[in-house]
Amino acid sequence: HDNISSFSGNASKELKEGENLAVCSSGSHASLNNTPTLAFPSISTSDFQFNLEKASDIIVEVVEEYVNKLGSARLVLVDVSHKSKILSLVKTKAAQKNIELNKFFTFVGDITKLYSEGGLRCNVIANAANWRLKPGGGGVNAAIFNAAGPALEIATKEQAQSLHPGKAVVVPLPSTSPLFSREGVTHVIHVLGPNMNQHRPNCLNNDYIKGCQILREAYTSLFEGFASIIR
Ligand code: AR6
Repeated sequence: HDNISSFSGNASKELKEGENLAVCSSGSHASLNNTPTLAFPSISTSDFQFNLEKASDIIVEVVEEYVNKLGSARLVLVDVSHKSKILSLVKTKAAQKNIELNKFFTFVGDITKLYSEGGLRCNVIANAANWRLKPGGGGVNAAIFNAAGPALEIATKEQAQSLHPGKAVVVPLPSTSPLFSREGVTHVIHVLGPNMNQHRPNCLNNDYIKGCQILREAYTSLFEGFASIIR
């Protein structure tokens, strides 16, 4: 498992080298590829303007609670930039809690291209959604709906029409979606986080008591949804 520690927060090139190493040294390449893996963005910390310190505490807290419940499955926090503040905060706090790097790590990349561009296989990805579960609106929501094509919008409608803050909905992705065929993503889990942005619906007006509760509930719903898929 030494290979995996080199994955954390590193460029895709290093990840590929890590995987190659696994093939050569122990033949564990296949098992690594088949490991159920949830890639998720940091919910609410960009367009919804949630405080990064508070969000990073909550991510590490809920991840710590779930890593052992999930068996050999992996959780991966993803962001697009090497300069991502949330990734570095979470990485530092997870290391302080001695969370195993083969169960949870951070990764820099576009969540819609993790396999094709990053060499990281994730069978499930999470989306920081809006309450209407609609495409567009920017951020990771727009990226995921664009990459998945119309199949995701149709499949989403079959599961739910809207979402309450703190809740998640699991959507099986049709095999016709490019996200399925190209990236190996079989499910998208939409999550609605707490909103601190006055220009968006359900703004909490800086009420971080409620906000932290809702963010904790959002990650719990997300990891429960992932658990239900791999069970
Ligand atoms: N891959 C990985 N991470 C990404 C990507 C990507 N392609 N794009 C953005 N991120 P945000 P929120 C990161 O704003 O704050 C939408 O318009 C980003 O850097 O997408 O929960 C919805 O429709 C950040 O760390 O979600 C909602 O209305 C994280 O994803 C609203 O924004 C979340 O940023 C939700 O706002």
